[in-house]
Amino acid sequence: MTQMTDREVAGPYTAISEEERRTFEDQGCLLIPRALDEPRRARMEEAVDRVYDAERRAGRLGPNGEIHALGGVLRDETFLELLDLPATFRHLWGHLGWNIYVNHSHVDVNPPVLDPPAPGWLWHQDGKRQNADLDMDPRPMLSIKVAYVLSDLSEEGRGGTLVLPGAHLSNTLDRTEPGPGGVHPPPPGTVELRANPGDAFIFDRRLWHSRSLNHSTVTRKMIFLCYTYRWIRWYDDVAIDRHSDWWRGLSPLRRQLLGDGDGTATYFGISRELGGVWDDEIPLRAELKARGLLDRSRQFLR
Ligand SMILES: O=C(O)CCC(=O)C(=O)O
Ligand SMILES: [Fe+2]
Repeated sequence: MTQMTDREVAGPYTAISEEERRTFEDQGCLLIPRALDEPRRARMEEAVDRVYDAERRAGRLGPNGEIHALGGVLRDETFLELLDLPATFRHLWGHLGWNIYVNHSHVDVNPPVLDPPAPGWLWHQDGKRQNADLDMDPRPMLSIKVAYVLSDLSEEGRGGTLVLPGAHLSNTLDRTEPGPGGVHPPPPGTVELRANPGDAFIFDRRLWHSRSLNHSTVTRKMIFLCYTYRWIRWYDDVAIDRHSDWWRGLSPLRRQLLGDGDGTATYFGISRELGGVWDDEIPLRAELKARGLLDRSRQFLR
């Protein structure tokens, strides 16, 4: 997995470097070491443990005690810090622009697998019908997922995500022939994502990837946030009370990133009242504009 150069990041509005941009564009993924400092990582882990306990009490654990809780970022107040986290957020607007929100997120806890499921072919690109309805080659990126690693994934066999760096520009992936027991060997070029607690990685929706089984003794704990365009619908079934004090207490940027918008045209980036120009009141656009970070040479940052 390509590791970005370790550099001090002043804030969420530090533009990504050309090297960071090129690496992500070439590989379709990027490791961001130490995205969470230890106190924050520990608080995130505690929050994941709370979500896990709630799922257990509700009888929603999987066969190996795992959870895959959708609407993850709304499952605990602590996770809201991830929406615009300096170390990662600069990559999101840097590659997608300002008209974005988080339409899908999940909290995953994967204890050691004692009862392996039937083997199957789990390689995929994200986006479901986005991979069928768009008849073009390559298809557009449309979304980027950020994955925060809260447990120790520094060794193989701990359920690290399998990826094929560079394969995001391929619309198809050949299945490998199943071997003994029906297990498909990983496609050539597969890398198992290894990371330390507190690291994050980002990946292009089109990157071919697969879950893997946790054969270790270490429970895997992760949280994933998918950033996409505001004109793309929610994937998770979440209910937000937009009249609550809680909602009003969030920053305008965080509200945008949780899907806020006044009227329908705003999701397409424009202000109808002002005759269809780009809407300078969209919080992320306003923040970037105030800092001189809009860039006419990149369509998505115009
Ligand atoms: O759990 C994983 O390692 C990968 C899950 C996945 O496919 C995804 O988040 O898009
Ligand atoms: Fe996926």
